[in-house]
Amino acid sequence: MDFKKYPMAEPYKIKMVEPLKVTTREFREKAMKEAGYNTFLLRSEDVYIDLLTDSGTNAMSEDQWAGMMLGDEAYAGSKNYYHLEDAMHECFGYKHLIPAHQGRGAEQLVSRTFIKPGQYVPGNMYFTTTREHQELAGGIFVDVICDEAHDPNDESPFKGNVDLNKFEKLIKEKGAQNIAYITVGVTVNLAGGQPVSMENLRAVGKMAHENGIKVVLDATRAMENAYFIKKREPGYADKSVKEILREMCSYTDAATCSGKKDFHTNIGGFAACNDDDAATHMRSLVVVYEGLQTYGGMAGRDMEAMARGMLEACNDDTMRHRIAQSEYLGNKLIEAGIPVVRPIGGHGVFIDAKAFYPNVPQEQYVAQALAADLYVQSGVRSMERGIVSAGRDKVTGHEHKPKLETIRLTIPRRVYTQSHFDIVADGVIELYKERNKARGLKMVYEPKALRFFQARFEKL
Ligand code: PLI
Repeated sequence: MDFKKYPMAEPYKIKMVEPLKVTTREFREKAMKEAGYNTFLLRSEDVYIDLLTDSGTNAMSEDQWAGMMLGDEAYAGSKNYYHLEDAMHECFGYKHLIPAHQGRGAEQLVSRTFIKPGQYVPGNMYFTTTREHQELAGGIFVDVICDEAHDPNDESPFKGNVDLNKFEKLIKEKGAQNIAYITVGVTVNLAGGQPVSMENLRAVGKMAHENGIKVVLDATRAMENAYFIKKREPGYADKSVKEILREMCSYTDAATCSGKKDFHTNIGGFAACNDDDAATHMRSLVVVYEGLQTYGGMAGRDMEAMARGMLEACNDDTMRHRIAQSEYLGNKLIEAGIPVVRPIGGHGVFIDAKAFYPNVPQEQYVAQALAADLYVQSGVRSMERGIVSAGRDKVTGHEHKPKLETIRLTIPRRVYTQSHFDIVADGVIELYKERNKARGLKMVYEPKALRFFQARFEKL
């Protein structure tokens, strides 16, 4: 079989299905209004195609489900923890594993271990929960991603790269001792699922280590990043995803990871590191905030599913299919002239809301309005990734105004088929035809932390 001809061919067949509800436009108008024009507040059973997130929404394999039956639910020393530790060693290669209930649990452990109040924490674009935990630990986030990442039309293959000049300037200006660590997200979620090159990771590691600064990998979608390196970076075409991933991790000192993405599991996460003292410190925190150091908030069965899912994700075919689905949807939209972030990223397609609705200003939450309209139009749920997600500056209270104002059509792994993507594309294209009718929103309820999850809006 030549998969070059059929990149999206499924490397699996379907054994169990979940029915979907088709609703009317009137029904969806009412549901969206009741949900305060926030797609997070919709009931999932009222959604036809759910592209809110790829987090915990993936289809597990028969091997993972079989593993769920082998959960060792002992409070301490569960055998599933040791399986997870073995899988982490095999795929990522860090010395110590600290399990957590999900990615943000791990972020808390790492932030509280490595950040002293007042220290700077550079990163290749922010992620919502990551920055929140860094700030809660007293850190000051500084964006050091390359400029290309902020331009939706720039076609560079590695738009997740750290700008080494920005990183160097920060070190010179603030002093290395005032930098807690640098976070490198692979892929970069809010830039559109854009990857980081091996060359860049190597150079970041060198610059950081020469200055005594640690590198923390956000490994949440690291297998996807490894696949992009295989496809796009000279010298890696013949290496496996697993080999590439191990090399990526070798330039870093620690990692946080949400197990709910690449590993196809519904819950779970971990922190990992090579330093013995840091591991001891994280283990002293995990027992307070997550659970014992051999379960970290996960059931034994969830650890087993995650261990098995991790090994499955380190598979070139799994990743070929995964990335091909995002590209299929993205290319359909590009062909129809829809403004999307390019190149198409790993975990979904990001629509440039400012270009889609040029009449609605960013201050009227244009991407939030677009996500709400898309649901009403076609029953497809997407997520705002713009000014609402960016929140407010903790010191000035002003809203962050990100250059990228997008909605994300996120693709759960192994869940939807080609015809679902055709429907999504048609829905977006139909809505684009009506773009002159678009209206903005005003926020009527704003939570203090991570406001995008629970904020409520009204139509202007
Ligand atoms: O949702 P968590 O707590 O398991 O993971 C937090 C998290 C950390 N890093 C990155 C890059 C993420 O994408 C991430 C979670 N992402 C979500 C929920 C998403 O919808 O993208």
